Amino acid sequence: MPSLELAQDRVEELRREIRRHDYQYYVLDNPLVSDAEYDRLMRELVALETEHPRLVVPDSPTQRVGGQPLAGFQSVGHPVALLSLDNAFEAAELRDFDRRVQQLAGGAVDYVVEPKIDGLTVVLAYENGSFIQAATRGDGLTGEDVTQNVRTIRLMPLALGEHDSRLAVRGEVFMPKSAFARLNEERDSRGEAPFANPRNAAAGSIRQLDPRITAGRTLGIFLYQVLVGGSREVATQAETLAWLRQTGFSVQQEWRHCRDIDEVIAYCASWADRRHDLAYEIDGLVVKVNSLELQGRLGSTSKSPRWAIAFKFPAEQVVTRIQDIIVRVGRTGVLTPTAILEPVQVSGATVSRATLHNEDMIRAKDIRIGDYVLLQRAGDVIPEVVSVFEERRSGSERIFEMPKTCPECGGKVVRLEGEAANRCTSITCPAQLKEMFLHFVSRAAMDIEGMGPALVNQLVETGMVQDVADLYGLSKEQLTSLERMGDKSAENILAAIDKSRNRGLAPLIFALGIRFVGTRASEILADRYRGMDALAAAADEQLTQIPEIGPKIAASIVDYFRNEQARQLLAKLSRAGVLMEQAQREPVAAGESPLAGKQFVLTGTLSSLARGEAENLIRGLGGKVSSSVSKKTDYLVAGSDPGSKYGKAVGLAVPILDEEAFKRLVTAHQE
Ligand code: 1X8
Repeated sequence: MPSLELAQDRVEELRREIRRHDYQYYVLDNPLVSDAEYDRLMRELVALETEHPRLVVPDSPTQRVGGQPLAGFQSVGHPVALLSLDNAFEAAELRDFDRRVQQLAGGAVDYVVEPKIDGLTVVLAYENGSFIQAATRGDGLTGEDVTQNVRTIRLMPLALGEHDSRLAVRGEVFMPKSAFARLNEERDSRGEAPFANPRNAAAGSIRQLDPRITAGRTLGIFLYQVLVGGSREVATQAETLAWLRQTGFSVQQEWRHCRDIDEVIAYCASWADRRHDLAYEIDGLVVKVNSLELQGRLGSTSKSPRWAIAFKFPAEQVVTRIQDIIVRVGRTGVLTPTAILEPVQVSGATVSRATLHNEDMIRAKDIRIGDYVLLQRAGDVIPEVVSVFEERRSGSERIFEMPKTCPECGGKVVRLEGEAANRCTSITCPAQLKEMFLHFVSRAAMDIEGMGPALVNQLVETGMVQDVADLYGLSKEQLTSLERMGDKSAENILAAIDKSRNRGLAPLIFALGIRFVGTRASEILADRYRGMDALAAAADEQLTQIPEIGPKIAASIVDYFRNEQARQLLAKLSRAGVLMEQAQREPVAAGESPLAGKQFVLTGTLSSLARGEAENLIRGLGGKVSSSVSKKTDYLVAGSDPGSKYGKAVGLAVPILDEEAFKRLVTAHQE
């Protein structure tokens, strides 16, 4: 075993190497070593740090996901106010801006123009070259401490080449378009609502209390301004960008130094077609006075700097024609009219469909089959019909009628009072059945691996399954009789189906697809009722007593269990051996559970379980509960309104778990 000093030398060498490779790979996009070589360095570093925990420092490359879930975000005051920019939508407004600047400057002015990233603003603070804090913009004066999460972004330098005693820089965190598309596909397959656009996805990822979730998302960051510290030699924005890059920060490739406003306008215009070629969304360009000294003299109004302006792209709209309106049937039987369009390019994508939402919207906009329409990509993501060109009608357009029977199964379609949606009422509708299946097998539900849309289609169309309970009766012979299904795949699928029998009550409740009952409500209900029978018997008034269960959810649950078909399905699932109870918590032998021997302290109020229940859970898993925080405390579990124990835990760097994180810890260890 190497001595501590030897290990320390090697650890520092490894960190330098890894940081250099991170910079080459992430910032310069020019890797010097293979992934395997990089992994080898990282593994060696992890091994040494594990052997010598005293050598671990917060800015080590191994510490990107070192943090524990937080109970909430702390407020952070910014070193200088973060102002927002004035907008210009046309060239004339850019000329007005230039005129004002020249007047105050007393002469000609040059500019730097940079793409305006559609992400969220952050401020990064470094001390003696080490990353210490990241904060969101908030209201411009005070933001939230998101250090743990920003640390997980691979492009973030945790240690800098240059060692200013204090450095604060401003930049933008964003989600690349490809990562956004992937994330939404995953969310969709889990039955979770998709993010509306990459900006929301980035913001949602940064505002996670559990940094492990952020670490699982692909985020980028670009820096563009030094707020505190920096080099005395830097006199312009162009030099600032070069300095940031050389110091180790990720900086946009695309920007231009423009000698006058004409060049600025030409450069802005050149982006109208190119903006979609970038790997990330931009919503305009930022025009800045190049000289930092002049920036200082121009100063700001209370709202925005006088030395910069945002040139915003207009929302992209195109004209196309509606060839047809088809109706799609979702899992809950809702019929959604969808316009089939003559394919057009808009916002960098070919669009051939647009959702028309429901019957009322079609009536309100008087959209007819054959109409020429104005199409817009709102937030650059979801195509939307804005309006109809009535003057271009030839008379051959057809008015859309919502079908009275389901286009998939012929079942009766009804529109319930107070609802905009039309629904297919048949419970044997194959379209609904397929959607229901995909939901049932999705990761957050029964998590049956290998059950994709192609297999589900085959199972439904061959009639091998008529409801989800039939899955549990499938044989290997049945599966291998399907197209493209070998022995091995069939065995894997049967094993995955079998495993799902013990998935537990909460995922099963979610899997049933009861309207308005998502993963969170399912967990709450499982914890409260502990068995499907008890839940099925629950009355409306009782359900609404449960925190977070509102009248809408309660009514939907009661409705679901009143349905005879649902009751039969549950009986069938039960006969098939699907676990209908909350898994029993067996006391765990000491040493087996990762909670074994760990000391917990509880503070504040937990919303979903009583203090005593939480204590029993911990003890049941071999942990200990103590009443005061000390150096020996392994975890503080903090509910709402935590007391002085919270501050003490922060002072002693004791990991703090909020209620969610605590529940995750104990459920993970029960399996
Ligand atoms: C906002 C942004 C700026 C830049 C890029 N993206 C943004 N979202 C940039 O300067 N490159 S500046 C800015 C602001 O000052 N509000």
